Amino acid sequence: MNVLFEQIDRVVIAKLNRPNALNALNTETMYELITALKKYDKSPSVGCFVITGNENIFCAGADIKEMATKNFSQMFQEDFFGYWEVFSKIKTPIIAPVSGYALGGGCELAMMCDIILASESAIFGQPEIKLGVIPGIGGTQRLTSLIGKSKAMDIILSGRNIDVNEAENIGLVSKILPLKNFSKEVLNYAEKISNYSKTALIASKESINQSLECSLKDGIVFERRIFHALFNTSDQKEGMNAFLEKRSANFN
Ligand code: DAK
Repeated sequence: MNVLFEQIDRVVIAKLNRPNALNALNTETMYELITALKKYDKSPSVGCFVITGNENIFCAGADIKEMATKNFSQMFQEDFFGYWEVFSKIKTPIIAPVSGYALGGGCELAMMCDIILASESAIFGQPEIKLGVIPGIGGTQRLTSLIGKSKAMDIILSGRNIDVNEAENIGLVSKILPLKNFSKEVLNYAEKISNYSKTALIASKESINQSLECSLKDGIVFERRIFHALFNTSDQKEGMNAFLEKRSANFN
């Protein structure tokens, strides 16, 4: 098993499990991860995903051993790593807790998630330039949209690593958590999210992602329509009644 899955209450934890290759992503790992996420995504009893490595390594990128001997025709015909596009269609919020290295495809995997929680030991980078290639799972696009052209050029063209403080300053990381009790803190954070209305979570994620695809004017209309639509859900009634009755909401 390249990925281990565990469900704790409404949180599904997917743990990359290739310690001898520093959790490098090969084709099998990609299929295992995405196939399971697709299944859990549909379950009303799952409110949040956590995709994690271990405290020493998040992921050292795409598996260089798998790629090294491939030629253009093979990459093109197999549409190598094209299946990662399915990952972007997952509706449930996904947290990437990064401790240790998140390099290349590892950094790209973290960026494909919705929230990056980093420990004090996290190190990010897109070192593909040193291998004679470029990022291939959206690095040039997502990093640029997250941190701007100037910083993305610096990181991708130099191939240098950045530490957690720089990653937070440039807006790559959502939040830094202490290394001590990192897993516990991540789970607390994920559990909190997972207990909100799944419909409202999906709507929030979709609306935020929409902002990257359209004009501000169109995005504001999109958001307002979804806001209106949520008044047709029992979760909106429960959330607002709970507030008025001074109790905690119990969402579906
Ligand atoms: N792939 C395969 N094996 C890896 C690996 C990787 N990315 N990273 C590490 N390993 C393996 C090492 O080969 C070594 O295995 P053995 O020699 O023991 O068999 C073992 O993990 C331990 O690694 P090290 O001995 O190097 O460990 P250190 O602590 O000294 O160094 C390190 C840790 C993370 C700094 C170092 O391992 C490193 O620099 N790793 C490579 C990082 C890297 O360059 N990552 C980018 C990979 S390229 C595409 C989509 C995406 C991509 C490509 C195409 N398409 C859609 C077409 C993505 C490309 C990439 O991510």
